[in-house]
Amino acid sequence: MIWNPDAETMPVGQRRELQLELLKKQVKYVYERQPAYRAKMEKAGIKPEDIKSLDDLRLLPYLTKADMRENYPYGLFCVPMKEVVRVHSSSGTTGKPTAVGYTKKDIEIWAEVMARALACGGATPDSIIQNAYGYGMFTGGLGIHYGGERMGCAVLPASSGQTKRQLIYLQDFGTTLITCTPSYSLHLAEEGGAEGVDFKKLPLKYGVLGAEPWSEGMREKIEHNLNIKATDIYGLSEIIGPGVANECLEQKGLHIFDDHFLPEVINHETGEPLPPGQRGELVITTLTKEGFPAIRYRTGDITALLDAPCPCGRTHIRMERITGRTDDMLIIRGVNVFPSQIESILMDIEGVEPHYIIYLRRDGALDDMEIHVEVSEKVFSDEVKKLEALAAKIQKEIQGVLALSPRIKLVEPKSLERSMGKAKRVFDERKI
Ligand code: DLL
Repeated sequence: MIWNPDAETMPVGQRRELQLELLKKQVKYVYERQPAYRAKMEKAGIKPEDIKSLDDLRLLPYLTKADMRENYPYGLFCVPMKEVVRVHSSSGTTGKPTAVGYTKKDIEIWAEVMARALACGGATPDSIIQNAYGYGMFTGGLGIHYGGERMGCAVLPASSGQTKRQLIYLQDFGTTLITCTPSYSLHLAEEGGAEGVDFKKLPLKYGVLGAEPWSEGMREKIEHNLNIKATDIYGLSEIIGPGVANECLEQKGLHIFDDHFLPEVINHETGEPLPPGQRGELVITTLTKEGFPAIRYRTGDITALLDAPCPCGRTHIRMERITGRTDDMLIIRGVNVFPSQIESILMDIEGVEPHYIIYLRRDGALDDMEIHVEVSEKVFSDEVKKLEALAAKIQKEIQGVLALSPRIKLVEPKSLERSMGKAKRVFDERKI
């Protein structure tokens, strides 16, 4: 189902008019209430009245993670704390977290876009949603929770981890849709399998999975192992949390709810705007936020916009799955590599399990890459010769695509650490 047909199937021209009207308002609002961003606008010589068309968006300065750190924790909020009803925090891996604040209206909008996202992924008011994203400062838990309730679904606030419990809910509580990270869904399938759970017999039909990059090959394994249809959900705390975009059941790119979040894709080095189809850094402007609006926030996420109409009837612009972050590109012996490229190669090789870790070290002056790859039980019990042949095959495939020859270590099934939330797959131990 389409949750909000008026908004989601609005003719593109009409939506552009709406976007312009909202953009003008949002820029004026931020100029008046966010001193740090006003200072940037003044420095660039831009006034809110200068925004006369959607193309004028590019006159505006960017907002970055560094701005968030400098104004930590609440310096970018546009309302007094008495109007803030919720604070979340980003899952930053280094340094201090960043804080984001929501007014009552922001929470309403979040529930609305999350309801749209869940509907994209197969939810209806009859759904029983097992929400295995972490509840807490992370936006995944509460964001999805409110969207499910808004739609009238039954939401199980299972939160992350406690895999044995999750399996009990899946079997006894009638879960029809699960939400968690793609890596955790595989872990559930694996643990379930070990305990004799037959996913084909469960009422589970859909997975709305995201918060970390995953490949098409990973999707195939997830859909097969859990016997579900899996869609990709995208979002980030700085913009609202989950619910910025979601794939529909066509599975051909994620619809960005662009009556609330205006996307651009830019060349991340030059800042030049890129047309649909070209890959670059996603930049998002919120159009309706009150607590912490963001004008031209540089997400660091790499994608391309897709402007062809979608057979599902939604007219929101789409983006391709996120293939990495500008800051997770690895430079190995001068070759630019995204971990997602390695994942795609691995997932196409028979006998390889969807669990791997990339280690980077320095060997004298040279970079050294070693990939630990889990293989299936059947492969692992094969004779050494066969294992060696498989490792050589993986190395050759990677060499063919990336012109790099990493060492491949095949490891036992279930030996790599499983994550309950976002998986960490790269350990860069080079001290450069
Ligand atoms: O991860 C929000 C979220 C929760 C999204 C639940 C989806 C489901 P943060 O912790 O602020 O928020 O992390 C945001 O995670 O900039 C991306 O780099 C990455 N990310 C999120 N969704 C996807 C996805 C939540 N579908 C950061 N594919 C973002 C790839 C994703 N990366």
